[in-house]
Amino acid sequence: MRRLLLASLTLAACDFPTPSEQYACRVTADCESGRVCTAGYCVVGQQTTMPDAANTLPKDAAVDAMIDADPFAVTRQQCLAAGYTQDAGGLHRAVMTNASWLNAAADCANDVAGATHLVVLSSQAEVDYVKTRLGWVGLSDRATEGQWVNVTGEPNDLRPWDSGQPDNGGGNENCAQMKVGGLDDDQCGNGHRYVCECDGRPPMP
Ligand SMILES: [Ca+2]
Ligand SMILES: [Ca+2]
Ligand SMILES: [Ca+2]
Repeated sequence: MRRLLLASLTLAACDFPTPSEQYACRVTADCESGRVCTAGYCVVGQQTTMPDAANTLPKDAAVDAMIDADPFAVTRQQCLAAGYTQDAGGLHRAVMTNASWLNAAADCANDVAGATHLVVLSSQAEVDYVKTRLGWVGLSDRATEGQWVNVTGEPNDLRPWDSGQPDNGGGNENCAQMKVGGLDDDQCGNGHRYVCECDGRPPMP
């Protein structure tokens, strides 16, 4: 699926690199031989068109201006390339197939290394968005029963538990999923859909 998404980009003529700091660049001179700096990353092949208004500027100047105006710009581009979309609550990728909490967390984390993770509820707008998609969120008490922690360590995240939750049902419910009525703790091995978030925060190991 990732391949299909990438194919729709204007970078389709290139092999898009595995997103990592290793390939970050501001100018082509930063890249190893055979790669060019496009949209902040060293990509294989010839430079092709860049998305949006950046086309009207020389490529490296456009990237510089983009980074200066918004330090999150490069990460946003990578996340958009990985299938994330912007909504009122942030940059998200909703996955409608079922996975265990751990597999969902791993799938989100490897979208853009160090910048994506299972969603952490930071605002009411983000809660509202996740309620339209449902599924696992990046919140668990796997380490210590009753001590709920989110996957990025972000402070003051929202935890709109459904009434009577978390109840640690059966003594083994350690991962949070969003249901229509709010958050519910469930067994981490159960399969649910999930929502990934891109905010530049790395998930905790
Ligand atoms: Ca968030
Ligand atoms: Ca629990
Ligand atoms: Ca429960």
